[in-house]
Amino acid sequence: MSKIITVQRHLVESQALHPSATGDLTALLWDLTLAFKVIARAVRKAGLLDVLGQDEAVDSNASGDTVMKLDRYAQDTIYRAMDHGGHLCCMASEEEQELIPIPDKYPKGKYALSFDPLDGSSNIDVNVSVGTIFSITQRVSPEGTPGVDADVLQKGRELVAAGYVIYGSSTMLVYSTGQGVHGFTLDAGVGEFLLSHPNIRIPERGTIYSTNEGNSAYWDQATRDYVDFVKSPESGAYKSRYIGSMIADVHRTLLYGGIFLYPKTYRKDPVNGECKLRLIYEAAPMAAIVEQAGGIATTGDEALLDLTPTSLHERCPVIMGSPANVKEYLEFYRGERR
Ligand code: FDP
Repeated sequence: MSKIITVQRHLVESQALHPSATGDLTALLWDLTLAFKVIARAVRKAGLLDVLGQDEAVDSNASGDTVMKLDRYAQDTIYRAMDHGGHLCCMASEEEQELIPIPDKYPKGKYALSFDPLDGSSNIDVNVSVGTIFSITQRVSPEGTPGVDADVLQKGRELVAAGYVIYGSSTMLVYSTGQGVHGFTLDAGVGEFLLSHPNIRIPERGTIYSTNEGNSAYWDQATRDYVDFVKSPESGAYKSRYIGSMIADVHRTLLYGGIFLYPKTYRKDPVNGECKLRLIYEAAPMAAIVEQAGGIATTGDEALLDLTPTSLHERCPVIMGSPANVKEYLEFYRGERR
């Protein structure tokens, strides 16, 4: 029988590998897991409580998407769990236009937290998995002062921790602090995240491609050629799977292998194109997980983790997955294959 390991114990044991660690990051992550449990409970009850529904929309978020009640609930829950712990100097959320300050009355810590409180929320009404994505950076502004945008606007390579929680048929937390990727399943009866997927490695190659093919007329030619290739007899037997909830599509890619693509589209702006996914809240944290698990995450032109965000809500192209599949995509993208 395998050992029962809670996320709390896992965090403490990981911290012991860093003799200089103060325990701040461990405590911060531990506070976050409490917020995730509260959100998981609300997601489970969502249909029952009638807290959802497109027609119940209350607002528009910073990126212009409809914000549903559960998004707001997730946002508030994370804020209320994290504003007073003394570990953070600021927060940034996909749902808020500006940086979220720590209230004056609380101490300012050495980390900044960025999060997408409920990714894939346009799918909630049809019971499709949604999730929370998060990342943590070490502040660059002076200690003890309120955080500033620069604390968040750092390359993905600088993240000290990244992860996500998927509220699906079970609730799973997947995180990395740079020592592999570890997955925990919430045992709702016990109220604990228990280690279920230690040291996740993405398969070297997979047979699933995942993309919104409804956009294909607006992709660059190389991406169209690549997707034509995966559908052709010469590629072997690829399957198409696209949920339309990044967290669910990337989680599947991590466990089963394959490739997830949200490339630039040239629909509204035929010259410069436009991107859908947010660098800070979606692309960078998921890229950190995929790279830590042995995969590749790229815009096509450069590694996602090498992009330095210039604004809180910047968007970028996202291609990530098993190394063999992404390398094959890049051969098309670089014009080495057609
Ligand atoms: P959603 O709008 O439902 O929040 O960026 C958010 C996101 O979902 C991703 O989770 C998902 O991968 C993508 O948008 C889906 O976009 P399309 O509907 O354009 O395929």
